[in-house]
Amino acid sequence: MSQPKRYTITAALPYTNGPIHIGHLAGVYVPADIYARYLRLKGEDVAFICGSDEHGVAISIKAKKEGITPQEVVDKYNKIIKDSFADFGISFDNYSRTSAKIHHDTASGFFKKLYDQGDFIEETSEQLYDAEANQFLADRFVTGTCPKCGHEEAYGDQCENCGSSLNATDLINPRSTITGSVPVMRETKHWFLPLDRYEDFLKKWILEGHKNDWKPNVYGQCKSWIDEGLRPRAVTRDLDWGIPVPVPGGEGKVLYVWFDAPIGYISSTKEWAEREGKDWKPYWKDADTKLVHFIGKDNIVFHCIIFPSMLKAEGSYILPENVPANEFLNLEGNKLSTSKNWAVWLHEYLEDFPGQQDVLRYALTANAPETKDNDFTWKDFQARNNNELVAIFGNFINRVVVLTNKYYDGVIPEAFDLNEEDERTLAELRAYPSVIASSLERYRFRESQNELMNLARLGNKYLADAEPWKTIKTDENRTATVMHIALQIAASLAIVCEPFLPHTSTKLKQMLNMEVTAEDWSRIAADDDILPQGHKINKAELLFTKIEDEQIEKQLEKLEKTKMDNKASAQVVETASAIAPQKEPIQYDDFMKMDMRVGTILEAEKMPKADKLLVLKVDTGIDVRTIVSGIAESFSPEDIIGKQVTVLVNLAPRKLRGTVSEGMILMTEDTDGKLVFMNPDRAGVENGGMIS
Ligand code: B3M
Ligand code: ZN
Repeated sequence: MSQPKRYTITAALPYTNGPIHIGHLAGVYVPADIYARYLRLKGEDVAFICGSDEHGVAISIKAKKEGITPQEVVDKYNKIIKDSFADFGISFDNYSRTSAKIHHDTASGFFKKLYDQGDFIEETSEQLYDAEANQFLADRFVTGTCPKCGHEEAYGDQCENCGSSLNATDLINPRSTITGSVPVMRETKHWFLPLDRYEDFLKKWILEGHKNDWKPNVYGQCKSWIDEGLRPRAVTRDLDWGIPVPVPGGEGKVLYVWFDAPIGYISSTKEWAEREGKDWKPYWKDADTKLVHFIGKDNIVFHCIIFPSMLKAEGSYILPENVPANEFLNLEGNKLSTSKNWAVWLHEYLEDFPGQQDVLRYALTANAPETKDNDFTWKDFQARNNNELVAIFGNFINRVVVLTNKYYDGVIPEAFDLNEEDERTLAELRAYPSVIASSLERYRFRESQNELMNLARLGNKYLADAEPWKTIKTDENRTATVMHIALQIAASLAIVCEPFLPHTSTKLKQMLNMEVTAEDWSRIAADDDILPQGHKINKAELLFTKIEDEQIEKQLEKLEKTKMDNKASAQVVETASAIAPQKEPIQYDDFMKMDMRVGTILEAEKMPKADKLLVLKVDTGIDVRTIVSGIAESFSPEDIIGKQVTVLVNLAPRKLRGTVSEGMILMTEDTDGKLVFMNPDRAGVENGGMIS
């Protein structure tokens, strides 16, 4: 889209069946917040929207477990969640609740409109029923074996192992999570959204329209669902907790939580607009609004397939421009789990590390699971703080502010003649906002935060090289110039760190006595000083403090205790594996189509101007052919001549950098990520031998 006029940024509505943990933060809320804050700094019109997801079976289950009502559950967790977000500095423009009247009305109205337009199929079918609990079983009320990947604890609406979206009746060996009993089948009527009707639309919109700008993990999941063929999906449930179905025959039934929850983004926007005296409609209906959904990977199908189909059916809404879903964060090598208490809870962190919100934000972004699952460890957290925030960022600021106070009574000195180093440093400084922005706009938060730290490194190095503490005795003008420039770097840091480290930014701006203005972001690139000569700054205060080993030990002990408690109740936290999940099953015939042979590499040379590619001549037993292989970073040509390898010989020829490659060499990776040949492990195997 051309330059958007406004932005609607949504962050997944957290289920109110537990507090927020670091997995939620790293996957959704921290990146969304960085993005929203960055846009505001540029002076953009932003609505950053969230709220509690208070319906659904997860809430009912929690209520049963705790022996309280669902309302009491959502009231309790809504408060914890909302307060901890606020303290942590997640800058939502509005945080609503799906139990709010405005949401009930909006979701009901939405359903009613689709119903009136004939967008649903009404169908009586056999559904799983728990005869002991007198209740139909859907979603998380039922678990069983995933028909796609064989995972034994898939839920009735989704398998969290392979991400497939399921209907409860798809599960193999279903069991009720209420009573543990085996469900029976019983007839009931529901309304279905016929997703198959939206296949063409989804193909055009996602597969053709967003092939290049959506993250590969998101695009890939969407593609596999669409390729597999979409089926009608029930959007109502036989439950007593939720939004009543507002059409004839809907008595005693409620909307499916995944039907109402995403509409929560719309109702939360309405609530915000009403309070601010704005019109909500442009944020959801104008084509020049950029809508972006921040979510975790388990929510992709709902935000990329189901909700867009609902919006399309309704007819008057825009669609998301991007859905930058993240992978999962693990904790000390194990999968995060709310029920097994394997987590770092935000509200507890805020108690244990008061005033240190930005350290967690920083550590989570530095380690964000953007392209693959990642591990959070307390040691890494400590190292990020002590070696980066304290030693680089904090150290630079402290030197600048202390020296300015010492030499100039806190008044910014004049810059005299600039030497080459000064000019180079200023040029580099002025380029930083666009470097950081370009990463941010591609949702690469780790990369952009790393550039922020590089700016602090630039400042540190500049001071260390110029040594104003030495020149003060010999050359006053030189010292003044260096300090003047160092102060501009400090002020720029105060601005560009705001999206990442908002508490630090506030402190730093206060220390530098800076006014906060809209469109701060663009000031750095300009030629003018941010802090002019004669401006007075305040006294130095520490931005970051060292985190001691004892603090880390305490956190590790807490986790150790969780492990013991789990053991006592026969629960085991799941080890997170770095192993890629199994791919979709294929049929025997699919396998038999592949012709894999033993071959020998006869010649190897580097492909000119390509760092990764080697051009090989391989004796396949059938012939000697050219194969271009992406192994140049792991092997030099001379090392592999004469090696026996496995070759996929009937892969259709492909042109790579102008050379036709006729096959593929099979490889795996060792633990360091270095490639390893899949070769026969003994001599006497002949070229051309078939692999079967
Ligand atoms: N509450 C699921 C989750 O927390 C769900 C997100 C709703 S976004 C509309 O994973
Ligand atoms: Zn599965």
